[in-house]
Amino acid sequence: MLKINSQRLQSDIDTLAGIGRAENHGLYRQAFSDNDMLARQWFCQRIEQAQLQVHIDGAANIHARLGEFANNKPSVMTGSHLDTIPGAGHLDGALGVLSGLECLRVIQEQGLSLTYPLEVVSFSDEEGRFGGMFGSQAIAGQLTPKRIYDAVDPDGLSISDAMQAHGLNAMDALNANRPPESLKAFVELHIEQGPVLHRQGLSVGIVEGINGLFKWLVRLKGQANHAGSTPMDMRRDAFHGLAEVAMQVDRVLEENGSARSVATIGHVQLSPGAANVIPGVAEFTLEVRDIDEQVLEILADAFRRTISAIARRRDLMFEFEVLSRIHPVKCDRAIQEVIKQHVLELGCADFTMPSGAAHDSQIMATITSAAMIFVPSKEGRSHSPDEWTAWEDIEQGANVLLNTLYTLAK
Ligand code: HGY
Ligand code: MN
Ligand code: MN
Repeated sequence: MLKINSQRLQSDIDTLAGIGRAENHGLYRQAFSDNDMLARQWFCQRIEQAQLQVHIDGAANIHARLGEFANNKPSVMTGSHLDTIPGAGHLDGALGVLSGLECLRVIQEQGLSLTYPLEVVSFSDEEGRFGGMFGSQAIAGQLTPKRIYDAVDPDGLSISDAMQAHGLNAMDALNANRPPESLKAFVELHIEQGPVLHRQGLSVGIVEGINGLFKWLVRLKGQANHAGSTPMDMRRDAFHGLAEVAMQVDRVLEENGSARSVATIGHVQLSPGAANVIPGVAEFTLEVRDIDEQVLEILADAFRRTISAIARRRDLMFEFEVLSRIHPVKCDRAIQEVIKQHVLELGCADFTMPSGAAHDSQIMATITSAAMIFVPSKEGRSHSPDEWTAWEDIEQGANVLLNTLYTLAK
């Protein structure tokens, strides 16, 4: 059994956790923000200090490479993301990137021979400041000029301008696609971001499938008017429409979804946004997830009909944009078996489970065999400064990743 250098990985995780941290202990490394660029710079330095090749592609994905790339053998790839949501924890994404780098360092230090080259990649904008999974979609060849033109953050900043500010051209992402034959496998280590492993006292989970999702930006347009002199029966209050949509979410899920379906209104903007003005426009995100593609289609239709009926009844205009549409995937069975073999060798229980969260792995699964390894999240907390995983679980997860990558690449 190969083993990671525990102290070195822990030091990397602790150092990265200091980049972009605010007073409230949350991390603010949104894609292509200054903090994200600092983290990227630091990661490139760590790659160079490990005497590994750095490669940055057109989508600004950062790759560390080990082995012979000349003999055009397909790579075994691992990785995740360094960008975060606003107010994030220190492990979402970071764990997979830094554990991947640690795996390449150990294999290099031990002079182990490889049949297939190894790569660890840090994908750009996984968290969706500009829609989501930008870097992995670039590698999978799923980007289009329109997707890039339309990609704006909640404050209206385009990905083009955000990347331009750092001397990057967003359109170069169209050249980042990798031919599927250049990849043998993709394996991602990630925190579970849910309560299952922690509740069952398990150190490692083998992911069998990953939820799909759709994310809409919905706009309800009524009429801004005086809050004092406009009688209630003469109002076209866009916020009231939003409030009614929010109250219908549980019913729509119960009537059209599965036990796995979830829906979230995570970002709301009212305009003009003054206390003494009836909101003329209510703009909000609606994000819906399930493990089954069919169920997602049915839910999309049900939400469209529900919102349109509410808009009609309240004399509001209704429009929506699809910000992201990610299909659910099953993880590769053969790689799950390899992971299981190393989980058992390490003395852990082998436990397979679905992923409620979305991951770059499900984009990579469209061009190569992909699988994931989970470690527990304390109390299931994530996307919060309370995100935490016991060190011994991180160590187990990273050792499973290390041995899985070596088995796939030797
Ligand atoms: O939202 C997600 O599922 C992931 O953390 N980007
Ligand atoms: Mn993540
Ligand atoms: Mn996340």
